[in-house]
Amino acid sequence: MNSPVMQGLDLNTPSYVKHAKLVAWVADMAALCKPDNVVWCDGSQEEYDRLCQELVDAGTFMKLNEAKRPGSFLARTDPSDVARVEDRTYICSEKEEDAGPTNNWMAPAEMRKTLQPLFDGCMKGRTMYVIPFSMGPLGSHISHIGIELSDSAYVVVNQKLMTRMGKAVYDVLGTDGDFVPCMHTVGAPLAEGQKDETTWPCNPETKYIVHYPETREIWSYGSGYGGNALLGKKCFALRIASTMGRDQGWLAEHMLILGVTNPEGKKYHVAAAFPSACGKTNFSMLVPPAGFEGWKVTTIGDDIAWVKPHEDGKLYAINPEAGYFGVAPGTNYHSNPNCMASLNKGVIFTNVALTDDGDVWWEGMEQDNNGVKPDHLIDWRGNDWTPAIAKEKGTKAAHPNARFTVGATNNPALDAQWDDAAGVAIDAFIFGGRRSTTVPLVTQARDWTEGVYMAATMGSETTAAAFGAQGVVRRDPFAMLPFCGYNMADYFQHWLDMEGKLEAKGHTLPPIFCVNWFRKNAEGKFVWPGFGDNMRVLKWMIDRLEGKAEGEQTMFGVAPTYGEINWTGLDFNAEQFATVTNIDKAAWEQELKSHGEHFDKLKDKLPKQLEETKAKLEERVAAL
Ligand code: SAT
Ligand code: MN
Repeated sequence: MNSPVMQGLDLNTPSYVKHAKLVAWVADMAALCKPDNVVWCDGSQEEYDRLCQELVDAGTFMKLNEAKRPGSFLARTDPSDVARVEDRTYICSEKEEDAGPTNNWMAPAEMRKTLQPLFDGCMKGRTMYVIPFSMGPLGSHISHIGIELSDSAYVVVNQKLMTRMGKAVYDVLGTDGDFVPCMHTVGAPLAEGQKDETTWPCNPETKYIVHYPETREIWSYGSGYGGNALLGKKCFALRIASTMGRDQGWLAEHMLILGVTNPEGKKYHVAAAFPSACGKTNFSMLVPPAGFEGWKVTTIGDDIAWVKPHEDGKLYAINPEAGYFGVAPGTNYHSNPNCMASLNKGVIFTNVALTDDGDVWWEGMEQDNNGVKPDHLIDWRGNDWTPAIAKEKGTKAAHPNARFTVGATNNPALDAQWDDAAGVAIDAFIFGGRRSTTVPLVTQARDWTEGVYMAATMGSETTAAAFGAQGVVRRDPFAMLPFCGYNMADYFQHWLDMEGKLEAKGHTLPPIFCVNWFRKNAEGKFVWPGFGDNMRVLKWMIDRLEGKAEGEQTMFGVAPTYGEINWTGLDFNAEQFATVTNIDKAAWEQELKSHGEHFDKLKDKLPKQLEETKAKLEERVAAL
């Protein structure tokens, strides 16, 4: 195929790209963004190594000690570009009501008018990379393809670890396959001859993370970080994919997927939704504690699940991603040994601290060193850090949202089926928030609607200053608040409708469980040990699936009795159990009032079944 030449710029289209619409789009975008050159990424190791070296040469990457952390790099971002920017994230559907009250909305035409001048010339002085990627196993009927155009080499190398990225994608795409166009720029064009003054170009003033759900496009401006820039992740795999799922009858969820195998060799698959930074990665890599010999937990995914109903009546899930972009602080050999082992080599670290011997460190690692922190570090901003400085100024060595990017194949607990194009049949859904009171350790919804209600009302107490006052409950339905690409109330309805659709074909849906690992006692201390001990709860769920645990009816679903949990190896008495499971009448009166306020915000389209479920709960609370 001839390479179209745009305004003197050769597109360099490789001969293996045979998709006319894609080539025309790249030409259009190159004409708009005016990069110095265009590079079509092939996903090869050679390309990865070359770009990492370029990033090292530019000062964006620092090569870590090859003996301690082979093939690994540290990136430090601009201090203003450290997390997703939810207030700059837009769902631009034609109708405002289709974005719904939980999303920022602007009319598509208006947004296009806003973005046009920003993208015009935005890549001047830079390279435009064409990044082909598959979300999900290449060619799986559950997978979808995206093409990201980005002026960030950091994005390219992260996408190589996070997705199935490379030229094999064009074989799947053929001459006319569908793809989601993902436009990304750091929004920092360079004038003729100008060199970057910073190692992390971005636009500190202007950021837009924009989704056009009807035309299935993503336009991201001004940030180079995480979910703002790795557009396959939250933008595509959740916001755009959730609207695809609504239209096509499937689910795109903020869920880990794990396999759990019992000593008899029977394997189950569980998908679990928790808000960001609530331990999804830890749960997906759980190591069963002593007393659970023969049990095995294996990881299919740690963040996102695409779930599609199949002919056999089961819901099959894939992990659309191929790597983990996880929170580093708090990760250690106690909280997540498999994750620590995954980080031994081939990792891109972002905003962690650097040790004097060229390795990485973050808060929480001292737990693996008898509580002792290093004497000296370079913190995530590039400044000297010592325990004394930390004490005096309160500075963290690693940014609290510091991340690691690592390919899934590094994970010693990787599930054998993680890359299976057919996906795995889901046996149970789990929903969990972060609540110091009120919500019990675990209950099972009595039916699908009650489960949807539990998910729709889940909440987390705010911990990060970013969300305002400490301890305020932020409702985060299905852990999808920042990620649902359409009206949240319609999304509830979509979940409710799954039941009828499957039952009409004679099938039943998996049970839904609600969990809360975060109850505190009167002294403000966590009572439940969490981490590996969550296996005890997982086993009870399996017992429920197998009809081995009767549980007891509560106001909020079916709960385990103390005797139904395997306590081998853990000193946890009935009184402690009561502290994490008891249902307090006054707290629940408050809770239901708060559910009411949450539903009020969604009242225009709120499904009646949820109102009815709430009324039933109110009756049960009144009877307590
Ligand atoms: O930055 S990401 O969106 O990828 C991670 C997160 O905030 O959940
Ligand atoms: Mn997430």
